[in-house]
Amino acid sequence: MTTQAATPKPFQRILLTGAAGGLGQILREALQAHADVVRATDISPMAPSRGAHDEVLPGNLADKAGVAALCQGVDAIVHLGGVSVERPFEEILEANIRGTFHVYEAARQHGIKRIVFASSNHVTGFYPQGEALDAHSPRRPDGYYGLSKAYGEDLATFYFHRYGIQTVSLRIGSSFPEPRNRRMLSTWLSYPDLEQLVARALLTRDVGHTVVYGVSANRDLWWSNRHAAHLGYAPQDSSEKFRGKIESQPLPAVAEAGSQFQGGPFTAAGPFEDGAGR
Ligand code: NAI
Ligand code: 15L
Repeated sequence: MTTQAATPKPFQRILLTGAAGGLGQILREALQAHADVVRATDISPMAPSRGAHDEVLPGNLADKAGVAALCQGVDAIVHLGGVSVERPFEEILEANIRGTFHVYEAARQHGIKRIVFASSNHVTGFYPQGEALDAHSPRRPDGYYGLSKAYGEDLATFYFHRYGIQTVSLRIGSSFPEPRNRRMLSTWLSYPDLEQLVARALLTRDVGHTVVYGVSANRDLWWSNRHAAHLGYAPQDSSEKFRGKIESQPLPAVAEAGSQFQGGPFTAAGPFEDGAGR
């Protein structure tokens, strides 16, 4: 009797940064479908390894040599790690700006040719809610956090043209189990749609540097993915099923700061001197 060989997975080892975070915990599991080994890293505590296919290596993205060591034996990176909200510049500088530079440098040194970068809708957060955007719309970062994601996207463009490292930058909207407020009825990205988008970002050939908004098929979308059609991303979820629950929440007596902008409260965070704005 002949035994059928298992179909080889597309990657040998994927490095997942930010593995302890909300999205990292989801993707650590989902990425197992695409690689023999998923190497999870984070500065925060992670769930223990469940076997040789599930490596757990703590690390700080601000440590250049440490990030290079994490990339040993890796052939793709899903880069989620970093500060994920608006914070003082110095915090963003270490984790997001230096950290993402370290990821790209390590990729160059180790010959890694595919990166999926968790960018953010806050790269274009200062557009009014309702205005239609696509990946070619001029950026309007809404804070140091959004600026750091814009820098990450520029790193991706540079490392593609200079070194042939291909990236898909995911301008994620709001990826949580369900939308939390009226704004998120437009910006919500379900976890299954996130998993599909990351899979397309890893597996689609010849992406160069592609920017795609990470959003489900919500009714009132602000973002078109017309320039990322080659990814074949076809979201299956919609925030509509949560509309009744969200719209039954009482409206605040005074409009919340930033509520006219796509970036919402991020556009009103700071300044941070003397603890103000935190
Ligand atoms: P999260 O804050 O839950 O996870 C980020 C992880 O990065 C944390 O576990 C944190 O410990 C780690 N980290 C921070 N600084 C680090 C450092 N110096 N070295 C190593 N690890 C470090 O964020 P979440 O929601 O999981 O988001 C993942 C990524 O997606 C982030 O880059 C975030 O900016 C981006 N994103 C997420 C959105 C969402 O709706 N969840 C929306 C837009 C972008
Ligand atoms: C982000 O970039 C944040 O990482 C996330 O926590 C959400 O706040 C999201 O944007 C959003 O805009 O809702």
